[in-house]
Amino acid sequence: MSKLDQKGGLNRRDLMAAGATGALLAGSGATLTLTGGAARAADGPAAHLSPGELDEYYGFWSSGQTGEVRILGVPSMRELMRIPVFNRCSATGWGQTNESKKILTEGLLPGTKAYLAAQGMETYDNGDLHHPHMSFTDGTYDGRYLFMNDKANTRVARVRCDVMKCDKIIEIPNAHDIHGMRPQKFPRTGYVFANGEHEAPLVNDGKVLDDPSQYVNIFSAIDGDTMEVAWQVIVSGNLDNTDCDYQGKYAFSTSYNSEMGMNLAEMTASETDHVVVFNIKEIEAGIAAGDFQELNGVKVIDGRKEKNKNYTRYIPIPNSPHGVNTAPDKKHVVINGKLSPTVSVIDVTKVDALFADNADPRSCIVAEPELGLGPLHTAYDGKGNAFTTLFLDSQVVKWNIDKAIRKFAGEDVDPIISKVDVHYQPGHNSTSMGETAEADGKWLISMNKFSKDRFLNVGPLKPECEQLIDIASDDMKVVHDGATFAEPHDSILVHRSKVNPAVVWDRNDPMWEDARKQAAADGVDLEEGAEEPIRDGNKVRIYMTSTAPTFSLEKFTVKQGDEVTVYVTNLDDIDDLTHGFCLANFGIAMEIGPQATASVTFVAERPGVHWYYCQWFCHALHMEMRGRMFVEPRAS
Ligand code: RUQ
Ligand code: CUA
Repeated sequence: MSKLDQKGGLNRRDLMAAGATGALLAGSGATLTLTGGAARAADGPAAHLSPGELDEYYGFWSSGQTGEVRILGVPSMRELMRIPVFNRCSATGWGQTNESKKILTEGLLPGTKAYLAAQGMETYDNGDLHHPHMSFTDGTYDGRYLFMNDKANTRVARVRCDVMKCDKIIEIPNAHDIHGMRPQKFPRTGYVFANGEHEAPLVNDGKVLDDPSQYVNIFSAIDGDTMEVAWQVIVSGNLDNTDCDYQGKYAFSTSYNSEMGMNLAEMTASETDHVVVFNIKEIEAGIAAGDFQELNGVKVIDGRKEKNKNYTRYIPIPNSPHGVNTAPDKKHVVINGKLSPTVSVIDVTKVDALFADNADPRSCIVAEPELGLGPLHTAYDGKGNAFTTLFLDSQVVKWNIDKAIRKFAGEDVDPIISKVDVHYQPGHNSTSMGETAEADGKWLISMNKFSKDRFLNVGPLKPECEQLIDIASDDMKVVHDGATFAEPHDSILVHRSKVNPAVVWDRNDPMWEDARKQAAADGVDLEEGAEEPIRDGNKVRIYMTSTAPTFSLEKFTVKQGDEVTVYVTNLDDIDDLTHGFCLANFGIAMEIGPQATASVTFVAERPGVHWYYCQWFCHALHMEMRGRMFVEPRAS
C-alpha cells in the first residue's frame, strides 16, 4: 500500500505511524511539515511537498518525439518549465525569432540546408530528443550546460543552465541518427560522446546503395565548449548507448547487430554482439600522428574490428545489449542485456589489459548476474547497489554489485535484493545524482513506456507513465505516478545545489549579439528604442522597448511588401516580469524575458490596421499593453 492516499497527501494512518520524526498533522488536510529540509515519512523521504515548498532536485527530462527538454521538480514531480530545443514553441517563439532561428540553422550541414531549401524550409521542425545530460567537472555535475541528442535529424544540442535556453545545435556529419550520448565525466566535459545508430556508406552520395558490406557506423566526440566535432571513429556494428569512465581514459558503446544485417532475422542471427571500448588517449595520438581521413571537415579514424588498432576493443556480450551505465564507485560499468536476462559488469581497472596482444576480450567482465527479462538501463544509489529496469517483466530489480562479482567468482550468494512492479514496461531509470560520483540513494524514477489503465482514458494515444520510487530502504516503494506526453526517454536528477539559474537576463548576453550590432549600425540604443522606423530599401527595422504595461511605440507604419524586423527590449528588471510580442494574424509571437532583447522578421504583405499585443500576462493593465501596425497598401 502506497504511503500516499488518493488525493496525493499522506493518509492519517501512515502519519500516525511516522510518529514524531519530522511529521506533523497540519490542520484537517493531512500534510507533512518538513523540518530542516530533511523530510522523511516513516522510513523514507517524503514525496509530497506542501504548497510553496521547493523541491530538492531539478529533474531534467527528455521529451522524445516532442523535441524539447522539460524541467521537473523532484520529488514533487511538478513540471516547472519546458525548454524548446529541436521543436517549435508557440509560447516563446522558438523557431520564429531571429535569435532562435540562428541557433537552429547555423549548425546545419550544406547538404541539409540545400535539402531544406527545396522544401521551402530553413530548418527541421521535428526532433527526437532522447538523452539529456549535464556537463561534469571532476566526476560530478557542474551546472554549466545540458547536452542532448536528436536521433531524428542527427544533431546534438546544448542548453545553457544559467538561463535554461538552448544556445547551440550542431548537425553531426558522416554519422546517421545520433542516439546514445554522454558527456565526459573526468577531468571535465570536455568531450560529449555521441553514437551514430544506423549504418550507411561513409561517403553517402548515392554511388553505393544496396551494398551493406560498404556501410559503416560512426562514433563522434564533440568538444562541449566549442560545439565542434573533435574526431570520429569508424566502428563495426550499430551503436546504441554510450557512457564513459571516471578516469578520462575510455568510453563504452553498446552495439547490436554486429552481424551488420539489414533485417530482423539477419540482425539477431549471432549469439553475441559487443561493447566497443574507445581508447581516448590512443585516438588522440592517432589523430595527432595523422592516421585519419578528413571527411566533411572532420578527422575520421578507423577503429573497425578487423583493423586491430589500439583505438578500439570489442568485448563480446550476449545478443543485443542496450544501456551502458557507469557506477558511482568509479570502477564498474554495467552493460544491460535487453535480449539476454543478464547484465555484464566491466571492471574499468581491467580494461588496460584488453589492449595487450592476444588478450582475452572478456577478461574485464567481472560479473554477469541474471536479473530478469529485458534489462534496459541501470541506475545506482552510491551504496554499492544497482537498479535495473526489466522491460518485459515490468519491474525494477535492486541488486548488489559486490555480491554479483562474488557469485561470478563462484561464491554461493544471491545478488538480487528486491524487485518492485512498475506500470508498465520501463525503459530508462535514473536515481538522484546517480550518474555522478555523488549518487545519494534517495530517489529512483522509472520511465515506463506504457501507461495502459493507469490514468483516465484519453483515447487511443496514451501518455507514458513515470513513477517515483523511494529507494532509501531495501524494499523499493512506488510513491507517485505521473503521466507525461511523448515520450520522455531519459532523465537526470540533479541536486539543486548544483544549479543556479539567473533571475533576469544580463543585458550583455550573447543571445542578441546580432540585434546589438544592427542597432549600433542604425545608431540606435536597444534600451532607448527608436521613435521612427529605420528604413533601408524595403527593409524596415522597428526598435521598441517594453515596460509594464506599455510598449514604447503605440503605433508604427510600414509599406505593404516591406521586410520588417521588430526588436523588443524588455526594460523591466524584476523577477518573473516577462512580456510578449504577438502580431495578430501575422502568425507571430515571442517571449521577451526581463532585460532581454528578442526580434522577429516578417514580410508585411497584409495592408491595413494590425494590432500587436503583449501575450504574456504581466500587469493588471496587461490587456491594455498593445499597439497598431499600419501597413500602407502598395500603389496599384
Ligand atoms: S534508449 S529505453 Cu533511446 Cu535511451 Cu533506452
Ligand atoms: Cu506585458 Cu503583458
